[in-house]
Amino acid sequence: MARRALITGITGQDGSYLAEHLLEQGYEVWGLARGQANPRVSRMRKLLSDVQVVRGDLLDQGSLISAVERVQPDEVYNLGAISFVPMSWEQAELTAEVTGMGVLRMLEAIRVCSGVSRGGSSASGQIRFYQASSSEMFGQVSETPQTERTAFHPRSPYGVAKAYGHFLTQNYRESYGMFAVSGILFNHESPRRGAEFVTRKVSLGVARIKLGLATELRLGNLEARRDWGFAGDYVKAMHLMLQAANPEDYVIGTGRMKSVRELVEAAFAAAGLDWERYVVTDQTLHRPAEVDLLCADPKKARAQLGWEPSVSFDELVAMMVESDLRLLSDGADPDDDSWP
Ligand code: NAP
Ligand code: G4F
Repeated sequence: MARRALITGITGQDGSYLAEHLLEQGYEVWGLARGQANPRVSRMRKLLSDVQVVRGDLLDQGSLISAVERVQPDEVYNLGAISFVPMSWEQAELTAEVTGMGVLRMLEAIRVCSGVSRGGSSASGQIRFYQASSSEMFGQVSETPQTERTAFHPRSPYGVAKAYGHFLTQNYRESYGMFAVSGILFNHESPRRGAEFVTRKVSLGVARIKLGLATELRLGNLEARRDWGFAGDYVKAMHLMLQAANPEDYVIGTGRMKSVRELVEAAFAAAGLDWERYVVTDQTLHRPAEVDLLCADPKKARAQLGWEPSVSFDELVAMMVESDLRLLSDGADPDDDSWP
């Protein structure tokens, strides 16, 4: 019998790559999708025709119980979230509900459907749970690089909500003996990244300028530094965490930091352009509280899971710029939210 996976956040960047990876591994894949006529569901179906869709919303406990009852998954990957950090200041309560309380609702759905009670359950027959934790929980970092033991100091309502979900996942593991793990993932990008995030904003901006569709690119803080990797590599780590003998949390990143300025230089250079002629900095794009730098120490994942990133920063930037040049040359409008 094929193993069965349920993915929340199936219409997002990571949901698509994870679904592809699990289908390749022979899984039956189900995606939880919300909304009555969500246009991102039909976009997802075009790319991932073998994924089955079950309706549900992280805001609605009953819908999650129904989804788990219907799918009877072996593994649940909770990727659904309000994931754009600036939005979390504008809609802090919604972010707490989806990104934070959504984790509680998903864990409760699994607990109720599998009849787990206090004192724990036997490991066999358990639904294994993956929580998409984030390096944003480290926020104002207390040490560099960041490990599984580095203290959290989140700097946004998003980071705070993720920290709640992270501790709750640990707590359900300790309280009920559930196989529940968190991957503390650092920034990971791809041609499927949402256009609001800085890497994709830059790759789309470069492609527009190169094709004569724009004359400038407005950005916020160029000095922030991130540990950027390729999303296709990171979803493999999620899967490996649920195949481990014991439920544990892992930091996933490349261990290398680049600034937004270096990202911009690399992206414009990939299209043969000089960034200084086109980039305009805009104070209104700065954040109320910035995370200045993030850099992973992924030693534990390498040693225990055998996980390694395969795409370098320069390869990632070139991949995204080339993809957006093709997309715009073909006349696609990224505002229609189509994946390349
Ligand atoms: P994404 O592209 O923004 O996707 C977010 C997904 O969440 C979408 O499928 C969205 O569905 C879904 N969602 C939003 N509200 C929901 C609700 N109320 N109920 C159910 N689903 C809902 O995010 P991503 O980059 O793939 O990231 C996946 C996860 O990893 C997120 O939890 C993110 O916070 C976390 N993470 C990401 C990174 C990164 O660098 N990418 C790093 C660390 C952690 P709709 O289409 O219906 O809006
Ligand atoms: O691409 P970003 O919006 O990603 P951010 O805030 O690091 O969050 C992403 O990674 C997290 C993992 O660390 C995830 F948990 C989260 O869900 C999301 O996927 O911004 C990166 C940096 C920031 O320091 C920001 O201030 O780029 C800086 N930046 C400078 N100008 C900009 C811009 N960011 C955006 N989005 N737009 C700009 O114009």
